[in-house]
Amino acid sequence: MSEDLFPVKPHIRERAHIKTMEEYQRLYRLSLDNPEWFWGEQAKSLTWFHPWQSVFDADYKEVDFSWFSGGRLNACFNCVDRHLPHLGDKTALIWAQDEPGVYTHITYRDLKHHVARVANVLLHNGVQKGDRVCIYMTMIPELVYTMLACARIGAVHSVVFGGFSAESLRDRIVDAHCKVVVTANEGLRGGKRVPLKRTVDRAIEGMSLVETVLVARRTDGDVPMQPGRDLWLDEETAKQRSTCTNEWMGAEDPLFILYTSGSTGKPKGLLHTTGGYLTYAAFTHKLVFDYHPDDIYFCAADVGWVTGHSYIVYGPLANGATSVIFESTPLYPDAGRYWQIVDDLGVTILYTAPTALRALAQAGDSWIKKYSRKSLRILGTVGEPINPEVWRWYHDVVGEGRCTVVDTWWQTETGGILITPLPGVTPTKPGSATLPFFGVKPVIVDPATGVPLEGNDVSGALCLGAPWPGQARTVHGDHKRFRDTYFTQYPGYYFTGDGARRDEDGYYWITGRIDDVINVSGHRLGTAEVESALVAHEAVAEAAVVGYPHPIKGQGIYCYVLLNHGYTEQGSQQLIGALKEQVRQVIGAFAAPDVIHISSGLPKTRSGKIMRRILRKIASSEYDGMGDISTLAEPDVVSRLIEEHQKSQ
Ligand code: 6R9
Repeated sequence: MSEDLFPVKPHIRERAHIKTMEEYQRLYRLSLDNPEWFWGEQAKSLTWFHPWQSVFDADYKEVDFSWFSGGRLNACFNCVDRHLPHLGDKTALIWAQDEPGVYTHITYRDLKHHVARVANVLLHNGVQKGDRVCIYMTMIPELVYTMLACARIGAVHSVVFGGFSAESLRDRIVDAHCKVVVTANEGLRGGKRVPLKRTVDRAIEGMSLVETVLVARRTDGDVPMQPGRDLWLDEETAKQRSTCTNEWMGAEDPLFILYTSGSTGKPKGLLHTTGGYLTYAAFTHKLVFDYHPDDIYFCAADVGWVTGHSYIVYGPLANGATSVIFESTPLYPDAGRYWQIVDDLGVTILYTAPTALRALAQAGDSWIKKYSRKSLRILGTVGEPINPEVWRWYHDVVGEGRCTVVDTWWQTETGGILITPLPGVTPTKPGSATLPFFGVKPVIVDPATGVPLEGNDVSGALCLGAPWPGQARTVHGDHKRFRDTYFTQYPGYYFTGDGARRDEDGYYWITGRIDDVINVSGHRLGTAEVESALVAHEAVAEAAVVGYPHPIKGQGIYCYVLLNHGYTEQGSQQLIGALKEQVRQVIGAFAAPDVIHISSGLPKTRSGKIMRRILRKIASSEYDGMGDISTLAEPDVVSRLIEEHQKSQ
């Protein structure tokens, strides 16, 4: 349908870095035919202390990729110091505080001083090159200072989203073997206090591994400080000088670890390295958002997720941009919050998630109309498939038809955006992430046969057929898991875990996860993680968790629970409340189940495998087309589950 194709807007094309489809196609071909030349050119936009010897090297058998090896650089130097001669007085960060209308501007020069002081504090506390530092904070400037301080001295940061529970935090601290944790006394989010330090205390109770806890002061809230272990960050930075030498890191030295969920219960710490990651983050940030030096760039994600790493911190700062860090939520104090920030700061590029857009669309257009939004030019989205009607709303209402919507598909593992429109190049279709970025080779594989599907109008498992500099190198401490998870299912390809369709024009439509991962408000959650949290409750014998369509969250969390003998309170509200609380406690509030279905059985094959396909259908109120259920050990269970589900609706 022609009305479904939104042509490139002439005023956007005019100032774009790349202006025509022909130019995109020419460069795209070059990027695949001669990746070494292509990425070598892009890496030159960074400042290197020592040039690389080879652009790319791979041991495909071992799944070991390196980019720019032999080269030396420092990510912090590239994001901060190198801008000082010409951009010292430019604002690097604008901290939009929880309270509306309160902003702090931090110039590149100030950023350098803050970062150097924190780096000196880390050094003073024994942090050495290669050591891991856990950062557990909400969105305050100290979070960015600490990440960059780690990068400066060659320490590896592991940022844990401030919404994770003590137990989740503990697992991540132990897995990455962090000797230092950096946190704040309390966070502030949506007018509420987040007990960060208390959670850290619980996470590391009785643990000798963590030697130092540095505590930023965000509120006036008092917290217990353990002598010999806990230090106030402001008191420590006050003792330090504002200069600190950069470590010359190897291009393949680790930059950070970031945990994400997979199909098994244990989160994986994806490891990203320095040269390739930074090249990719900076280059994608510049082209996908068509970034120019006078832009005010606002990515509303949390730095606890990969989007914040690549597109609040590393990409924008490597490009010398002004990047907004947003402490609050899109609905605090009301649904006008984003647009107030846009008008107050003159935001030109906004990057957010479909879940936020759905909540804002539901609140009504009057919140938007209250603000002019005239500065906006590019509207980005990421995290989950965007419903075409929400895409249209973003384009028509928020952007008044003037702005380009870029639906960007990527993952924690990919380091940066892989499938996306380019503002000056790509006609867009609502709901489609459109075309691959440079160097990216999407392959759609038939999930049954593992055979790549050629041509257009095909759908299947989304794989990637060529390496790119931003990709994660390993799972921290478990390279076998990295290989097994991503490179064995479809030999020769990286398997994304997503399903996708390539339409008649060669455009990609991501259909969502096809593994046991659900996407709740743009947060990845392994169903196995929720299951183990539930089973840890004394009342629960067995649990099976699936996603179902949810109007705001994208997917809701639906838990089928079998109770132990003696817990016969089927449907007891108290027990259901307790089970929801259990998951909050074990994983974090964002993982709280939407539905607990106390059930009398689960559909299992004779070999005991739960048929989740059936559970997904029932949770979504789709009772037809269950497929062949004759292989079930107990075929009756299906009709019982349907009955229970219908009763509860
Ligand atoms: C960046 C990020 C990755 C998963 C990914 C996919 C989903 C992300 C999307 C999208 C459709 C988009 N996803 N962007 N699905 N369209 N534009 O979100 O990383 O937290 O690792 O999640 O999110 O399912 O596999 P991460």
